[in-house]
Amino acid sequence: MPDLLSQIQLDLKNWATSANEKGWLNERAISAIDATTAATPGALFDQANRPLVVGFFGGTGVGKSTLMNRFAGEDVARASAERPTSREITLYVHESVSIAKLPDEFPLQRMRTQSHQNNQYRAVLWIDMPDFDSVEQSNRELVEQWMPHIDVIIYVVSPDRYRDDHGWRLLLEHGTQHAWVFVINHWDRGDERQRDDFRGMLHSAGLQNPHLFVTDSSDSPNQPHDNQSANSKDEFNSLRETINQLADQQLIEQLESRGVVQRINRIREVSDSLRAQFSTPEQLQQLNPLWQSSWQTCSTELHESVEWKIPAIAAHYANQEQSLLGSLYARIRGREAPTDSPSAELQSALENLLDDTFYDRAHETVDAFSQQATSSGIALAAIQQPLDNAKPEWPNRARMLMQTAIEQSLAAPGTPLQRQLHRVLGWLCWLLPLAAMGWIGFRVINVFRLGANDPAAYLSSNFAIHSLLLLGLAWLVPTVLFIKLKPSREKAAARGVRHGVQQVINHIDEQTQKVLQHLTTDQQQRINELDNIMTSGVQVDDGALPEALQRMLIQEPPSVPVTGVRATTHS
Ligand SMILES: Nc1nc2c(ncn2[C@@H]2O[C@H](COP(=O)(O)OP(=O)(O)O)[C@@H](O)[C@H]2O)c(=O)[nH]1
Ligand SMILES: [Mg+2]
Repeated sequence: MPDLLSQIQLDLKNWATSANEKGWLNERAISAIDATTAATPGALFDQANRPLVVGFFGGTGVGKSTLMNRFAGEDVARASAERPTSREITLYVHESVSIAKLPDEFPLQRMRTQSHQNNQYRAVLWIDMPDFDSVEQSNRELVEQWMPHIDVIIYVVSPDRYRDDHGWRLLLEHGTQHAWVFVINHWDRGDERQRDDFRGMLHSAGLQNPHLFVTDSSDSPNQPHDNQSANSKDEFNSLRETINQLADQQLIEQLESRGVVQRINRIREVSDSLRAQFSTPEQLQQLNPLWQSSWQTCSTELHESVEWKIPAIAAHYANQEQSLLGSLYARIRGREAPTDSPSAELQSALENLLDDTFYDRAHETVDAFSQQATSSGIALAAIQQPLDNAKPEWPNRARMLMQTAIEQSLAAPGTPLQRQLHRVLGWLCWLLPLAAMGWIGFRVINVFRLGANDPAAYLSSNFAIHSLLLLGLAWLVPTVLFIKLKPSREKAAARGVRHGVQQVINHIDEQTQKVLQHLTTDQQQRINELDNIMTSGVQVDDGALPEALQRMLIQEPPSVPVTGVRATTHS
């Protein structure tokens, strides 16, 4: 069982650390888990049959050490009027018991072990603790370190100091994790009204019928007060009986199990609060429409911001086109025709198209969206981190998209109809002159044939002139049309640039949507993991425990802070 508890705590911590790395949870989540305890009394021993661990807990000088000495019947714990009286933990333990597994963080030099052969306490390990209200921080730490390892806490107060803020806070904080027995010591100075008042306080802390004993340890504090009738104001014997009743192996096991369940419940409270820091899948789904609307506005602005730069870039392609017209001459002169590869000038114009202002505007929109998203319960870091990671990749991808879009547009300039017409004109450029030549040839051959019989049949110079004119027109008309109706590269380039910009904008949109999608699945996965960690089948029915023990247990800590507790000045 203790293993199960530490496993749950460890798993939860690993889970929270990973969620913290991804921005879902802050550092406080991890410290909240650290503040829970996986320590139990059973964790101190490696044998199955362990003793009941009983600890004396209380403020300075209330008589904890004196009471422990009374139980022991010998002077085991230092009791004195000096304050603080104890700086160390005193363990009073039967010699057959070995405390095998002391946690590493326990300061051994501050632990005194007194072993005994008193068979009456074979199954009880007594622990005298320093004062929880000690002026020494280390004393208070020692108390808090040891508390989780105690089954039954004997909360000792004095009539003038039972309304102690510090002890009360610890009681409320750790109440459900222990069994509690209360003792008002120094009862030689006590009054029944104080007992009633204290009982009322315990009632408000969730103890319906607490074990509350009064003791007067003034006579000879280090001697057992066996004869209760000798001192009617001393209920020490009843106290001893109550504790001895609990030193039963089965009860100890039940107490251990209950302690584990209570500690798991405490961890569960923390895990529930961590779960609440995650938004619901429905809330995450609302992010997409939110993103769409903000990106739509931004995308219009982005288009507008680059529109004025497009004609200049397109003009570069037009310049290339003009030189293309001269390609004929160039070819005659043996020079190479210009290619589609952009010049350095063009390259820098393209770079300037999607400049810092462009990306700044896009970043701004994405950042503002992350901020807005936090209102739907999503941690800012969880959404900002992946979006920030996506940003540096945008320009590279944009360069590629722009280039492809322009190349594709240049490869197919104009409308399909324009391109078809241009192709037909291309054919006509050589078909028409060919047809004209055919016609002229036919006429020449015909006349040549006639000339064999009729010497008058010959071709006039008129024919030669008309033939030349026909041939010229048949070439010139389609050629001029071919050149003039060639789909504009300038326009194609402009269209390509616009298309490229649109693709860049779409790319940012897609990336962001991908992040949102991933957030939704990631969140779901983390919640499932948390559910898996927190499903432990340990159950303990407090109702099945003996009545005497039930009276020592706090089921639920009070939901409202108990009022009327004030700090008292230590006399
Ligand atoms: N009058 C009176 N004195 C007590 C009683 N119990 C303890 N003392 C004295 O109170 C002082 C502090 O007791 P101690 O056991 O050291 O207190 P601790 O700090 O709670 O461990 C000692 O001098 C004890 O003799 C009591 O019931 N009545
Ligand atoms: Mg003491």
